[in-house]
Amino acid sequence: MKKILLATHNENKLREYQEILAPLGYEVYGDKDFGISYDPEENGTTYAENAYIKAKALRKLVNMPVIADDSGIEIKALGEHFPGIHTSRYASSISSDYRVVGQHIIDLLKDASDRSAEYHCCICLLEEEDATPLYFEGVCRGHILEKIGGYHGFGYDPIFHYDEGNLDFGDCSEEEKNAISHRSRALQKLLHYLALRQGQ
Ligand code: ITT
Repeated sequence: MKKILLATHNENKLREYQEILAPLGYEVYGDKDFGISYDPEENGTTYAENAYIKAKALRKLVNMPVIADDSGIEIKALGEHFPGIHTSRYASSISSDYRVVGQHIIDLLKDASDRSAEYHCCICLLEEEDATPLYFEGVCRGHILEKIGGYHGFGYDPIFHYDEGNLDFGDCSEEEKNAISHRSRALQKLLHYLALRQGQ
């Protein structure tokens, strides 16, 4: 069994990594599983910089390779790449209840002609504390629904529709989301890299 340590305080992210990787024989642990507490300031200007900040903070505290995930949603009508790297903070500035956040965004987009939105994910793999970090990115394109959807997924999922697969993330199954999400696309690239390296 292969072990991966994920630097995140977000239980939903951790669950998605576990769901995607368990069938492939990986065990994914969060920092809580190691009884570790840390809270780095995510003051990067890109997803990659923030992912590195999180990976580095955890890698200092453990003696094994770690990965970190920085992700967000970009909603065209709210601004170029916005909220983007500020996605989590943007939600907190509206409400701690993501359904309130979702409804707020739907209201803001009431007259918008362009409802397009993209989820982005950047995974940073840091094997040694002073190693060169490696990055793996995934994007999932869609649009913001006109009416809030179901309770599946987390965060912004109840208002996100994935265009190519015609899926509402608030209503589709975890398997459906995990097959095509920004996170799973980034993760496939990481797995590809690890497989190539193992074959060397
Ligand atoms: P960590 O930094 O501890 O990993 P976080 O939740 O603060 O947890 P980010 O800084 O990467 O993580 O913020 C990403 C935010 O983007 C997250 O809190 C959600 O609001 C949103 N988000 C990212 N991926 C999502 C997904 O698959 N579904 C719904 N919302 C998502």
